Amino acid sequence: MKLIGNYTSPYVRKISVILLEKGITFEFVNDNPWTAESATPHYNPLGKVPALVTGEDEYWFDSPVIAEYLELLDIAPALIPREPKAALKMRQIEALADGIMDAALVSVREQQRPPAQQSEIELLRQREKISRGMDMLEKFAADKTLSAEPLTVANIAVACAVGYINFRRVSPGWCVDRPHLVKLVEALFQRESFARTEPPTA
Ligand SMILES: N[C@@H](CCC(=O)N[C@@H](CS)C(=O)NCC(=O)O)C(=O)O
Repeated sequence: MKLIGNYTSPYVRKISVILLEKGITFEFVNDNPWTAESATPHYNPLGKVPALVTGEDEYWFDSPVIAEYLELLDIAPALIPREPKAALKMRQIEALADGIMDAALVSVREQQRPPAQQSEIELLRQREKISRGMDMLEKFAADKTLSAEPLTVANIAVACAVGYINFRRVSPGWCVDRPHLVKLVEALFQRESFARTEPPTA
């Protein structure tokens, strides 16, 4: 099994954590999807990482689909509850965390443009999405809809989203009024799978 990805991508980190937690051996193929010579479009016509290669002509994308594929292998620990509505709730929280990653990524890309071409309105819209998304995560962490144990696709995605926000310093004050979310991600960051997938500092 090959994981096509990039160490700075939170979506790739999500899949790497799942593979490590399940003890699935995989080859990591480092590829930068933003370059003209990227190999990613060969595996995903959208040119986005992660992509998972599982056979001669079998490629999987995007990260929620890959997570679901890995679940189908039936390797412990199960990261999606068996009960359908509980499973749907976890997928919804995963989608929320993925959406926070999307907004953070758009902000980072916007800020990489020459200052005169950057849109303050766009940056504000993305910041509001992140802020509202994190408020909802804080609520879920406070009422225990979301907890650090057991491990699920939801809490893994949430910790990857927060890890990316910290790494890119997108929303530096996010932790001030969100104590339950802070506690949740701190517990997850203690895991070996998260320590081994930290984004590079340089
Ligand atoms: N919804 C996708 C998002 C993946 C994504 O946006 N990946 C970024 C890297 S962080 C990417 O490859 N972007 C390249 C591009 O948009 O051309 C998923 O969950 O896998």
